[in-house]
Amino acid sequence: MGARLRNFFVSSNFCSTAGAAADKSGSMGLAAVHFGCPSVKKSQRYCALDLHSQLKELIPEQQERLKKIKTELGKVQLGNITVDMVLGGMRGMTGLLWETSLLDPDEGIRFRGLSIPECQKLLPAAKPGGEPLPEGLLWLLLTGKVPSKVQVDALSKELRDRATVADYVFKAIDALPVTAHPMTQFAAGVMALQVDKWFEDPTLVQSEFQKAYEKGIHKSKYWEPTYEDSLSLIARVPIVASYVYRRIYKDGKVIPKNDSLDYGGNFSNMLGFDSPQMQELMRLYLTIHSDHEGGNVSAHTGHLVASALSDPYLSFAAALNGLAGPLHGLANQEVLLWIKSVVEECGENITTEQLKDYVWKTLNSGKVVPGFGHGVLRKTDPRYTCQREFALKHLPDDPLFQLVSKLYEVVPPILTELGKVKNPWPNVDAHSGVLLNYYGLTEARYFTVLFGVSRSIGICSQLIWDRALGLPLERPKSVTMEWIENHCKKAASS
Ligand code: HAX
Repeated sequence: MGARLRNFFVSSNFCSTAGAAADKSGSMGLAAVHFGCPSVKKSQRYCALDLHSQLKELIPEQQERLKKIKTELGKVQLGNITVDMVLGGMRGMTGLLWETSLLDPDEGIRFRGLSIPECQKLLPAAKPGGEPLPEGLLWLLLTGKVPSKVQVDALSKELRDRATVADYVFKAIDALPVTAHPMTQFAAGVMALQVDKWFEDPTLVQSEFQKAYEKGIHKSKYWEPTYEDSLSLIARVPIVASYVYRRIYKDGKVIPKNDSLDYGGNFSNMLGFDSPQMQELMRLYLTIHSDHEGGNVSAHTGHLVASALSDPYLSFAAALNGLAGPLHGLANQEVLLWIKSVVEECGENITTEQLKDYVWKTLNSGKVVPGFGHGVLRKTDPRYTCQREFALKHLPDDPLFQLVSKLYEVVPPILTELGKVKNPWPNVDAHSGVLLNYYGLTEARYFTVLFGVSRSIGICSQLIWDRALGLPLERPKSVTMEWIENHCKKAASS
């Protein structure tokens, strides 16, 4: 380590004593529970503050930190880029700053340093011992702090208050055939949400960010209207999503929001599922699908589009369109459809041998086995594991859950046998469908919309930090095959 680098670690805010959570978060000092060394005491002062005020206090500290990293660590190499990486979808290439979560290939996701079991233990729940409230996760992602129940209740109320959707949003959705894919209807609705505040003033038909930009806001203040748009977007997407569901599957009979319910409970209720267990499942679902670091298609798309200073609505709508691909969020739907096709062909009491044959049939027809494999993970996804635990607790005898368990035994050895699959283990999508199906949400084509609602929490949290930290326009360099050939020829001859 060079002298300059050594000095950096001695003199800077970098902290090795903020606890395991801070070490594993990999984020710039905002680690769950603590804010990183210099702020542990200061953080106690923050406790009474609302979310916006907390951010206001945190941002200058993190801006300074980034400045220091840029000036003192800017030239440190993070890895070598190979031709394989360029041709292989940038796998293994470190190229993004993403503060809200970090994915370890073996251990899985950590939100601001906290694993999923830790979030289940530490984040406030609707009832003692219940699943975490997604609003609590939003607070954690934004501030790096575990909120109190009082803080989460206040945020729930704020989100309910912001959850107003103008009529033209529903009309935009209604302009599409009811048979259009639910994700298409959802993304159209989110785009229409961007036409904000129309009902207050028909001349102000745009997002807070776009409005502020047109008026000439200083870039140091970009995060403020981004925050406004993001919180409103997160508050409103469940209304748009439930409208799409009720329009397609329930004759358009809409259920209004319930002012006594939290974010997840309310969403479940607006969809038409008011059982306490389904509401608990929804809270868990919305929490674990929210964020998965920055390189996945939806998160990266949101971040990329926003780097052009497109507002959160435009950026998040773009992210949804990436989420709607079958190799990403649509796997949610694909898994249940695939499982149902297994049952249709072989019956519920399928033998292990029959199941193996079905998996091989899928592979031999040139398809992937949905719900297995991952671009980064190399072990079973902890998001799968926590859903499995939920099923063991609430629906251990459900035949489709038992089939999912059987697939856990059958699929990984077959994928391993293929010799090319880097991760044969199940991902988040392998499990979610059977849980939703058990509680009556059987329409698989709708599932990715739920994923989208959850992703608003993660993507928007990072967007606020993107603007607060002044992250630049994203613009990696591309090359042609000819360029690669010539470059390699030159390298070989020198
Ligand atoms: N079934 C069959 N083949 C698979 C496979 C699976 N589940 N997973 C990977 N492979 C294949 C790939 O298609 C690739 O084959 P080719 O070389 O012939 O193209 C090969 O194995 C190597 O792929 P990899 O390096 O292991 O995986 P990638 O990073 O390229 O892809 C995917 C990761 C998630 C896209 C992949 O595992 C897949 O298609 N899985 C099934 C779809 C799925 O479950 N997607 C959801 C992932 C989680 C997520 O984003 N949720 O939103």
